[in-house]
Amino acid sequence: MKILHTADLHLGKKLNKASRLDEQTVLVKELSKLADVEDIDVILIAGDIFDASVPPSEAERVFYRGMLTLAERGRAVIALAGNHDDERRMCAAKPLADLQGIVLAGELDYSALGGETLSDPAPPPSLFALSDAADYLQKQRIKIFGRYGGVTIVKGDEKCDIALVPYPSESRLARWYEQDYAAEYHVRVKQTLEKACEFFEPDSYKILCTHLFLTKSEASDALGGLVALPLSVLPHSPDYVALGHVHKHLRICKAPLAEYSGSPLQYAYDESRNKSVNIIDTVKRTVTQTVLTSGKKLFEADASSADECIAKLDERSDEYVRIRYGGEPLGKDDVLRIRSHPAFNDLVVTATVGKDDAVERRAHLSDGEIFDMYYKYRRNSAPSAELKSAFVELMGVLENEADQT
Ligand SMILES: [Mn+2]
Repeated sequence: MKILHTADLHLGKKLNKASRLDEQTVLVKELSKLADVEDIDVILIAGDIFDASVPPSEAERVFYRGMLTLAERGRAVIALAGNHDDERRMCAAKPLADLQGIVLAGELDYSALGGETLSDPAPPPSLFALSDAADYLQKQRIKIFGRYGGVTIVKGDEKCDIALVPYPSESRLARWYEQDYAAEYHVRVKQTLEKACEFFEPDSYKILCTHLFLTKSEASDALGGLVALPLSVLPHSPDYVALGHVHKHLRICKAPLAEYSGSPLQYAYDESRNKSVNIIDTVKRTVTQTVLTSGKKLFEADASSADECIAKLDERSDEYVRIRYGGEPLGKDDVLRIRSHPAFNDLVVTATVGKDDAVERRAHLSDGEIFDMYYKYRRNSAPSAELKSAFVELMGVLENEADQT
């Protein structure tokens, strides 16, 4: 059996103001084509399907269309809820998804899945078109059985057990089963992962798929709002741990073999430009990377004049460019010219020549007035009285502290 592992699609995510939905649509086609070429049986998406807990409807359309595209030729598709996903919303279409061999994974108990629908599918009511019939027949190539903790996928005499643990937030843990709150969070996560893997059978290839921020170092900061968890939370039984959350490809642990596939598109300027998916061959017991080519790349360029900005944008006309500007203040026309360039995505002023003058001009203004100006510049509206007073208060605290040191 061959399994394609990806994660962190972040459907609906914008880069500054730019929508990435077109690129995400192309990406899904690339994945589907790759699955054809590589003869993939299961596509496993390890969380952060959407970027927001309430995604825009356009992103949901890309998701539903995309899941169907990935499920072509009877492939099983598993979409796991990450920390960005609202699992109940993501799984709302579960009754329809089940019929297509698409597992929407937002809980711990999948035992209601399968049975009459997937392991022994009834012909779809719309079995009039030839393509429906072909799809129906091909679907039987793979059987999916829901279990407590995940799913078992059967293809001929090959068997693969996949434990599915959505990002285990405190609230999800509490919903899944009774927690012993005397135990620390990471201990409860470890127990949950172990519990999910309990259905593993000795003759199966065993995969644990989850969405976590794992780290090798003792004192690591949180990433993307997730606390760092030690590698010791991983159970030893899986042959492979398919992870989501970290956007670059990373082999985080050798025993058990645990890897982040990385996101399939570049979503941040400080993120790797090289994107790939992992392909697991359960018979050869190998895990390999295949490079992806969809989507635009992100690039940061330094410039110190309007003409240099345009020149840098011209060099990367098919990418997203963020300009780090350090020069004379730009005129209105220059700003317009730069902003309307197709490659333009963002402008950050790092240091402006003549900045000291500006500081001097602002010297007579109060903190509140400066905040008003800043807010107007960023949001084009006035801040709420509450926000403004919180800012002024904070500045007061900071100035006090500065006075004391
Ligand atoms: Mn995440």
